[in-house]
Amino acid sequence: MEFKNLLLETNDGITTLTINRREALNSLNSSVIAELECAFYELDLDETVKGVVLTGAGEKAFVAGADIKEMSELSSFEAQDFARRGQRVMLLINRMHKPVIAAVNGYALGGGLELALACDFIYASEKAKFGFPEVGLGVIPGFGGTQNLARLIGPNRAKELVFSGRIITAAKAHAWGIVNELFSPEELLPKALETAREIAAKGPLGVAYAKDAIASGLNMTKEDGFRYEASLFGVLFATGDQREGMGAFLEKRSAEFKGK
Ligand code: DAK
Repeated sequence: MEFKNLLLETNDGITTLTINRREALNSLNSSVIAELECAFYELDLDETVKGVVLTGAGEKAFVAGADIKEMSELSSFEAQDFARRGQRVMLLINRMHKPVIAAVNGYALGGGLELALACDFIYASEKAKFGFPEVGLGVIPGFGGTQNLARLIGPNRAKELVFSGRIITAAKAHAWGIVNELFSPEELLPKALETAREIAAKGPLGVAYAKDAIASGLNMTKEDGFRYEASLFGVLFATGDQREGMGAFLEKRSAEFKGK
């Protein structure tokens, strides 16, 4: 599919997906959301793609939230459709078997922060800024933000950020555990791609099942999570990747995984 608001570039099995709507700080209108849904659907199916780095065009913003101009004019029916589509994008990222790293290069506000939180983890530029301004607009985060943030950093810090609508620095987001690592603006994308390539060299089924075990386990009791982990562990022993990985170790060579 041809995209109007997204740039996709794939090298060595890693796709850099750039939201490219600079004139509105890459904010999410219904057309960006629809394109993201198509893009993630296709990336999940594409066997040549081993991982995705999601970022924003330009130096100012990752994504400055939902498009307030468009949102302010939505009818109730359109708002419901917008919400459903946005939530589908977040779920696609959560459920896809490939790792998705958010490279936050500037403002990640509202729906933009929710998009970053839906990714597997966040790397950020030292100049990035994070926040949930929704309560100042008379609403609340609606793409899973309250849930993902509270699970990530705990309810008290999540409440402070969401209730105040305050915009925090990258350093604070890092200290609070929203961001895994900070880089200079120039280093951000190369470092995210380096990590994506490092992960892509591992067994893809192992990575996929680990992603599933961690995400699913968060919604289970610890005992059920242990049981689920054990069943996924067992399933991997029916795969070529497990034989290849362990065989390569014993033969003192690099593994060549096929994801089968
Ligand atoms: N929407 C539309 N346009 C935006 C925008 C946004 N979110 N953010 C920036 N822009 C536009 C500005 O209007 C401006 O356009 P022109 O005036 O030049 O035409 C251009 O981008 C440059 O922005 P500024 O001139 O404002 O740049 P500054 O450096 O002065 O300020 C800023 C940067 C990021 C602090 C500021 O632009 C700002 O406060 N932006 C809005 C941040 C924000 O409140 N974001 C929305 C959060 S609410 C839902 C689920 C989720 C959501 C909604 C519903 N459902 C389940 C239904 C999500 C809601 C949100 O994300």
